Amino acid sequence: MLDKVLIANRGEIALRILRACKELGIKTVAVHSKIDRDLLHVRLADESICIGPNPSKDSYLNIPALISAAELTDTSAIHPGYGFLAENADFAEQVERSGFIFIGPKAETIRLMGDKVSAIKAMREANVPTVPGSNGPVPSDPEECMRIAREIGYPVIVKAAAGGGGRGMRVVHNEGSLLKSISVTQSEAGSYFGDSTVYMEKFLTNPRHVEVQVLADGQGNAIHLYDRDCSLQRRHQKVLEEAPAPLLDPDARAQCLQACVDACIKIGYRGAGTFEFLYEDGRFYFIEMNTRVQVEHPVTEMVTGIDIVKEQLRIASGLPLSIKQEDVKLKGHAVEARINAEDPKTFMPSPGKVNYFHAPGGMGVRVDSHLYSGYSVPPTYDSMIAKVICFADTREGALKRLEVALDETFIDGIKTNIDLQKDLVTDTNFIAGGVNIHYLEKKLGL
Ligand code: MV4
Repeated sequence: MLDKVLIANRGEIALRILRACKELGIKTVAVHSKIDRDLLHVRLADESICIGPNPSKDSYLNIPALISAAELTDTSAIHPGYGFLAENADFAEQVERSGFIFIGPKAETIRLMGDKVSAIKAMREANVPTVPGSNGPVPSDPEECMRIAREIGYPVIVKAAAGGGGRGMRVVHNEGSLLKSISVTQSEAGSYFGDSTVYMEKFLTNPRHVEVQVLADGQGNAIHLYDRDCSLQRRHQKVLEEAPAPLLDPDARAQCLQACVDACIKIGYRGAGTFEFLYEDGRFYFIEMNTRVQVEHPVTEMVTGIDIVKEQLRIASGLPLSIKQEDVKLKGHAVEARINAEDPKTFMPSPGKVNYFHAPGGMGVRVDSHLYSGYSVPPTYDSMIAKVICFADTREGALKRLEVALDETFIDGIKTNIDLQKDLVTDTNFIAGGVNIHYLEKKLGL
């Protein structure tokens, strides 16, 4: 097992990683920006180092500072968490070149999946179902572009190869606006990502966002941990997630899960990963793969009993997967509400001092949060301050439990989205199950 892990992140996920390390007897190094010295995981870690000033680019994104901290503390491995450098192939490469283990896939796998054109190509070749599209970058010849779009059928969506998570994409409804949309998306992609490559897909109008969690050891073994539904989102920020994804076509689902496992083995995947799909009319369409642990991983942990972060640490230490697919048993249902420090009307971040925090509890209630009474939420980073996750035998039971848990949650001093979450878990359409990616924004009147 690894001897010492440096946690290259902050907030609730840093605490989540710290807990997994402690359970496995791994020593921990917390790194933090100046303003983050009072973070809970910094206090609980064996060692801590200030890596720079508050702006992320000077601290949590500062690769030389992180590697120096690893050297100074004689760390064996670095866990990137999510966000920040988690999917930065250059970081993974520099970590490994400096003699540390990167807790995640090989740098080349991160690079493969970071480029959506190569990711989709790899998945198509591995028989994972993809969206009908250009199957590669759009060509420079305008006639060719029009031919491809006509073949796909309008509406189409033009996406930046270096994009993902909703950045750099444009829907095109007819041929008249195709070429203009392609060139605008290309130049945006060039300035945002330094890569102007774009590709085209059929635009699915009312899909759900369903994703598949996988674990692979890079030694020829891979398993899936079933699926999650993350359709409730606002401006590409997920708000509430659940596992398993409700009301899927059983045959399409079984096929899709197996295809994900086969693809992991085919590409030599290592670590935890997530295949993102759009799901519409009983069919799955691969859009992207995330090569990190995700915010919503706890719902999968609750319904499988598998500790995903501990598995990441075991895989990174070179152990083969200890769980066989037939030992992964889905049990019950889990729902996660993301609690953000934000204004409930404007959705603007609402940082400040938390005078008092009372977390909910009881059977089947899990709270992943770095919050404590007296903690000040800094204005500098993501506004997510807690995840309330509820588990029960049934979906109805889990939603009811989450309703009770949210009622019990008390955060004094800052504005939060708790009322929105209460509204969601009592929403009759959501309770019925299977709402699509547009549901929340429509409900909010956006
Ligand atoms: C799409 C799509 C419809 N058709 N691709 C947005 C984020 C990025 N991961 C991909 N996204 C989408 N890709 C095709 N071919 C609709 C979206 C989309 C979306 C996807 C998942 C969750 C929320 C979303 C909100 C708006 C658009």
